[in-house]
Amino acid sequence: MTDELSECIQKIDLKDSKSDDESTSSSSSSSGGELANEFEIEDVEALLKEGKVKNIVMVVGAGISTSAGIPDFRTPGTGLYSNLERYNLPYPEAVFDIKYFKKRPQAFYTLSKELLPGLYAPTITHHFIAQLGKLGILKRIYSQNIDGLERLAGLEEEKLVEAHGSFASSRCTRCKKVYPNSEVHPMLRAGTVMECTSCEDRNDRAYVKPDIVFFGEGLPDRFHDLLNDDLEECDLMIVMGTSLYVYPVGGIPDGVGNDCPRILINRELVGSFKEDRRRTADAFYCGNADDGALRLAKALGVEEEVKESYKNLKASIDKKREEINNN
Ligand code: CNA
Repeated sequence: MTDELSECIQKIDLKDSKSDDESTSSSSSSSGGELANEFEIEDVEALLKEGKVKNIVMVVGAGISTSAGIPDFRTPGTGLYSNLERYNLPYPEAVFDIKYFKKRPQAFYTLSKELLPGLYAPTITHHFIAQLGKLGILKRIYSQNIDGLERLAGLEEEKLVEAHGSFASSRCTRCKKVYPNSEVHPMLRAGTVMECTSCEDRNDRAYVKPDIVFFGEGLPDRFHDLLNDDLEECDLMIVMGTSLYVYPVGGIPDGVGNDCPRILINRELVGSFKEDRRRTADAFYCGNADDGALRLAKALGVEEEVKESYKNLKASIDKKREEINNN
């Protein structure tokens, strides 16, 4: 049995066990517990169709970019953590550990070749997110991704919190000198470690790192400045393509009120979606992010717009990549 299937079955077990609980309690037919059992993606579609949702907050992770060709961390077999032999790391997270980077930056530079923006086209899900922005019902998206695909799909910067930073700027980890992308990106693309040329102590090397948040570093101010108000206003939480394993982002879905509808669109059940029985309106769509995104896009009447913008941008990025490969 695949992990994916076993997780789906776990979901069914969870529902069954809830029903059992309720069948033993009296007058439970209209209890919040039972409502939670029955809340499904169809209910979320209905809320969207009826225009009852005005302030969506999203939490997304690497799983929304796998269909673009970028591996996630934890999917067994294809995830980066299953393919780390070539980086020669003591433990998988070391590749994003600031202490490790300062001593041995090569693993990160090797990995960057696979993550650096420019070679990949945004997915259906990214275009769905951009449409939510255009419709004016997206309050904010908290993305853990560093691939820049939300922006590339046309999402307004104001709607986006890149909680784990991005490749958009880079600096020396010691003296903080900023280096331009025109110098840093070719080095990342080649997997060649870039040393800082202005640190005074030339006997103790320091390296240039994109402004990606590593383990051991703080999240951007923008994250802390916006989160509480966003959660207060949120009337639908959409979580897609993430294991919710990395904190503090992994805890965001738990910050909304117990009666706020939440939907997880993922290949497996994760985080508090697995066990939080206080919640009356949790839905789980077990499957590919793009399929779930299209269902919600259809409910909003923008399915064709999403497909069309995906097709057009993908064609132009694929063409550009082909030109680069041929040169
Ligand atoms: P993760 O821990 O690898 O989890 C990914 C989740 O997505 C898993 O639960 C998968 O089952 C699920 N998944 C994978 N593919 C799909 C799909 N097509 N449809 C639906 N679900 C899918 O990744 P997280 O984002 O949760 O972990 C946070 C890390 C990953 C962040 O610090 C990122 O910087 C880092 N990361 C980012 C990228 C990127 O920018 N594209 C790539 C790899 C890792």
